[in-house]
Amino acid sequence: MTKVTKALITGITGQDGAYIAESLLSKGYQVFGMYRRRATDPFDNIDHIKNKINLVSGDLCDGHSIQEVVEETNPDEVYNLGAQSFVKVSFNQPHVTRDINFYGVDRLLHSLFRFNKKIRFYQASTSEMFGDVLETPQSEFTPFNPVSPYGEAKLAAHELVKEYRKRGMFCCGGILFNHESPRRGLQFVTRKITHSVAKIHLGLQDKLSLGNLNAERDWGHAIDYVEAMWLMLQQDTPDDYVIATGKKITVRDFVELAFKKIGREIEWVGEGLDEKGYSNGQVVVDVDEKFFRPNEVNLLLGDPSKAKKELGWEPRASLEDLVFSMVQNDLTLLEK
Ligand code: NAP
Ligand code: G4F
Repeated sequence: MTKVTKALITGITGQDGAYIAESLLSKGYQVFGMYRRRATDPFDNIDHIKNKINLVSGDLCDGHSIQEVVEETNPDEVYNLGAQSFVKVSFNQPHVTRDINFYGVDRLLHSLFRFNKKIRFYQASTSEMFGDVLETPQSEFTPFNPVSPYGEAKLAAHELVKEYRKRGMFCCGGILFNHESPRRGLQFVTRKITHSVAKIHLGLQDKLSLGNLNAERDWGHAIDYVEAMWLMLQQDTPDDYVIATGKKITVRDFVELAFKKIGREIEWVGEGLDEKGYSNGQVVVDVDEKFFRPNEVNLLLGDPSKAKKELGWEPRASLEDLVFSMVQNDLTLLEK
């Protein structure tokens, strides 16, 4: 009888957790998803597969719970996706961010190493570690230069992953650039835009207020990116990989694409805090400084050539398809 591969996913209730759970189920894995206790139901993203996965309660801030989860689930592969993942919040909650995003990884790796060194481990590293970028595009060779508590905690975790790799564990750091989907949290700029555009279209909102419209990101689709996570753990040797599309646009461009989906063109007038986006003579976008960050990452653009060469990975979804699917999903949700 062939052995079923067991995967443990932390961050199961998040965007990537839900997509990788679906993908692993389709590959015949037994899936365990770790979730933390919440006052309200956290299972929106995984309602449809809740009866196919095994949910286990645990918190990356609690070493006891992690040890129990590892022992109970006895996984072959671990995907550590749990994190305080919102960069802006990390500026006023740096300690909790470091506790989850660095010490959480420390606790988990410590438990895994003691329990079974053969477990394969994926760490959700991030392009935010490049911070105030020292070269463009960014590859596995680009020096890191984080500018947020989030980026700093993720970089410390990334270094720890390398340490455990030197100790003989199969650990990979996926340096993933921004990836989005209809399941993206509403705080992140892409989903904030698509949700607001859908509301404006339905007459439920007048305008959308944003922060830095000039920020440039390399945005891909989360479904493509979780496939790269899995591929990393199927290689003969563990390594770190940049996962990106190799294309960038500004927040302003993203806004235009989202409005295009509802058949509206945006005309930009003014500069800085006074910049406004008009459609049919009405202000539909403005700038509010409360959405600026104490320190900004102005540009992220990845070079995914190593992933293409060694993993055979390439992004499939186009940016236009991604944006349109997000707006369409928000229209459907709001029309219900
Ligand atoms: P997400 O939607 O914000 O999901 C984060 C997950 O972490 C949620 O399930 C959350 O649970 C869980 N979590 C938070 N604190 C926890 C704790 N103390 N213990 C256990 N679980 C905890 O994030 P995502 O977009 O799916 O991203 C997945 C991972 O990739 C994160 O580590 C993120 O930092 C990293 N990353 C994301 C991107 C991107 O563009 N999406 C790019 C690079 C790296 P609750 O539901 O209870 O809050
Ligand atoms: O959507 P964001 O909040 O994502 P950010 O900060 O790039 O972080 C995301 O990607 C990282 C990978 O590089 C992940 F590690 C991290 O977990 C997360 O998934 O902001 C994108 C850009 C920023 O430059 C921000 O300043 O959009 C700019 N922006 C402009 N107005 C805004 C807004 N961001 C948000 N969230 N809200 C605004 O109103």
